[in-house]
Amino acid sequence: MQRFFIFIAIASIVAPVSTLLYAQDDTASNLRIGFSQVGTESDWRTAFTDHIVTEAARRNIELLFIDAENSQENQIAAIRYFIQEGVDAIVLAPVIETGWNAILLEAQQANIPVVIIDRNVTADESLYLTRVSSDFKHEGRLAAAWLAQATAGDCNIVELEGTVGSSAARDRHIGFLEVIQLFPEMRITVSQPGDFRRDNGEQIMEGILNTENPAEICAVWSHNDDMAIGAIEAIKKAGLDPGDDILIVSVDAIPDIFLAMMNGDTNATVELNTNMAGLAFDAIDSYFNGESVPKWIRVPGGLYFPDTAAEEYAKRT
Ligand code: GYE
Repeated sequence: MQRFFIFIAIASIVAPVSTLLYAQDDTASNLRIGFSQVGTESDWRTAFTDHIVTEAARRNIELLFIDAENSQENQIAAIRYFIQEGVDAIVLAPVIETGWNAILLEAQQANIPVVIIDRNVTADESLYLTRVSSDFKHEGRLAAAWLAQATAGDCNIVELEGTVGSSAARDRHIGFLEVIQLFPEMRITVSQPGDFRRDNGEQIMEGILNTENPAEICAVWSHNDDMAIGAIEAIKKAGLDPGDDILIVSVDAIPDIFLAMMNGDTNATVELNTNMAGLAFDAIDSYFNGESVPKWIRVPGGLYFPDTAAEEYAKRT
C-alpha cells in the first residue's frame, strides 16, 4: 500500500510539473503574434526587426509582421487586422506616443494582450501588458555627461532630433537638457528634427553650416547614429574635421557608427540594444502561464568610444 501512495505522490508532483513544462513549451511555440513595426528609417530599426523575426522563428511563433512606414494610421489598421485575425498577442513599436487608447481598448476587449516595445505610449498602462524598452532620458543624460567632460562644460551644441512626437526624441532631449543645464556655458543653439533618418541628418547639418558660423559650433548631439552619420558627411563637405573641429555624440551603437569612430569622425555613442525580442516573447509566455509581468522591462545600454570601436564593429557585423 505504502508503495502505491508513494507512486501517487510522485505522479501528483511529476504530472503538474511536466504539464507546466509542457505548457511552457507549448506557450513558447505555436502562438500567433501580430507585430506592428514603425518602419525602416534607420539601421537600428532594421536590426531590431531582424531580431524579432529570427526569435519568432526560433520559438515556432507564427509572426504576422506589418511595417507601418512611419504612419500611426497604418499601425492602428494593422492592430485592427491582428484583432480580426484573432492573434494570441500583439507587439507594438509605436511611432509616436499619443493616440493609442481606442485601439488598445479594442485589443483588450478582444482579450488580446499587447506588449509595447521600444518607444512609449501615453495610454494608461492598464491597456497593455508591459513595455520593453530602454530609458531614453538616461541615454540623453549619458550623452550630455560625456560632452560636458569632453568640453569642460563649455559648448554650443547643434541638436538633431528624432521623430517629432516620439517618446524617444522627447525623452532624449529632456535627459540631455537635465545635464547641460548644470553648466552655464553649455547650450543648444540650434535644434531640428530629422526623423531619425541619415539623409535628413546630412541635409539639416548642411543647412546649419551654411547659416551658422561653423567656428561657433562645438558639437553635434544627435538622437540617433544614422542622423549623426549624415551630419558627418555634411561637416566633411564643408571642409571641416568631424570628431575634431566639431565633436559628435549620438545613440544606438549601430555598426556604421563604429566605422566612423575608427575613421576618427565621431566621438561617442550610447547603446540601444536591438535585441528586445526575447524579452517581449518571454513576457507573453509569462502572461499565458498566469505569471505576473512588470509594467516596464528595462533594456540597459552604456557609452562606447573609439578605443573599443574595432572590436565592437567586429562583434556587431
Ligand atoms: O534610436 C532610431 C530609430 O525608437 C529609440 O528609432 C528608437 C529610435 C532609434 O529610428 O534609430
